[in-house]
Amino acid sequence: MSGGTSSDAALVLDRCHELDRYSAHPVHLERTHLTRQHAQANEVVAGWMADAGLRTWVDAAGNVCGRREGREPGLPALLLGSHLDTVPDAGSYDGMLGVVMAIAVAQRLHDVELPFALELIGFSDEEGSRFGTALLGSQAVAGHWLEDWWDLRDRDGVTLHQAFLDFGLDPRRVHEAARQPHELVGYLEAHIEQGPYLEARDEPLGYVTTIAGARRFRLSVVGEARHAGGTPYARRRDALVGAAEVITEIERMARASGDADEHDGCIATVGRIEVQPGAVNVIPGRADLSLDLRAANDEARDAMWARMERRLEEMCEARGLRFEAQERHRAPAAPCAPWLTDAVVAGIGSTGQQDPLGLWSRAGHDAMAMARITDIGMLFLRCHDGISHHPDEAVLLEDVEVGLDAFEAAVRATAASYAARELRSSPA
Ligand code: HGY
Ligand code: MN
Ligand code: MN
Repeated sequence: MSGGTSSDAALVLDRCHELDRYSAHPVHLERTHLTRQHAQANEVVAGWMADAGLRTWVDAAGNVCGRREGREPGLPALLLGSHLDTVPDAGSYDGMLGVVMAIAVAQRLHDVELPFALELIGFSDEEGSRFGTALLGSQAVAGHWLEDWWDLRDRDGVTLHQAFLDFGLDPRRVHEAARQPHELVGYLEAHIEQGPYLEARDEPLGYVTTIAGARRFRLSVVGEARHAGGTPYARRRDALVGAAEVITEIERMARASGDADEHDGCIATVGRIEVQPGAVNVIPGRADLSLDLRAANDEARDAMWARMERRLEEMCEARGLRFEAQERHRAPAAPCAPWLTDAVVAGIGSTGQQDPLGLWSRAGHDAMAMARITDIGMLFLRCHDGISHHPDEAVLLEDVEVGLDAFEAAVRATAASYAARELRSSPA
């Protein structure tokens, strides 16, 4: 064990802050899929991967990748990574911390002979901020690509297809990013918790049991635009008042669904609303809003959506409004593999932290997509007050220090259990 050094952790944080420079916005951090800032971040991260002794490339879906061979060339790879894209006005660590920590661990292990190749990846689009559908980079790696996605448009009307071409990628070759299950041993991701539970236990590290399944919708409440002065209330079909009732009912139903601190309960959020025609003196004729719905298991999530959709339709009808729902994204809940979770727990234990907290991740991660083709495991690091998707996102240097030690030890533990498994399965 090379053991933690605060300079390693300090370098990790410095690199996360270096990546803040590649932003579409002069003041806050915003780096989205297939933009110039994404290309810049890919280039810098590829340089760090090369410094750690990896061969690097950008795959056919825009993910930046690195690889070093194991004890012999061509072995299946343990893949470490996270994402380099952000939400608007983001913090510096959601995604980037996991990519930079993976590079630091690869650096520490560069002269250690492993029973597998070690691959690193900086995924190109975990958030879905630009085109609305998330996990585009990791879904391509998982071999799950829908042709409909090419027509997705960003807020400037640019299609995903055009964005690929502008980035220098050939849309016809996106399938070349797909990895086959036999090429991978598993996928490990270090990530900030993006919630308050590790801080509440006053512990720096935890592990993920399962990642919440998510569905995203565009909801529309349709009424009729009319004169704000001359129209009596009895004749109004005010889409914004209807949407306001819908939004509070969504929260009421989700909160009543159970204690999200445990494995039951759903979490629902309306993050965006657009009102037409949007004039001060016109009764809104239409309101379009986003819905983000999650739960620890898909059955609970889908049952909640069925109840919610019926209830929202009834509420809108009672006001003479039309309710429409269009699904934009769906990712199944992804359980972590016991053998990789054991390795993560062993890694945490190697830092002296015993009996770590296992959490169902309320946040989505690229690991959800990777679970389609390989086993996954996740290491969580405490983040200040659970803040994320906000510039106040913060981690402690000492937490990154123990996080690096735990991540390195988890890779070593994975190697040990993988080698033992190979030995058991090899002919006598
Ligand atoms: O939305 C999420 O949970 C993730 O941060 N993309
Ligand atoms: Mn995020
Ligand atoms: Mn993330």
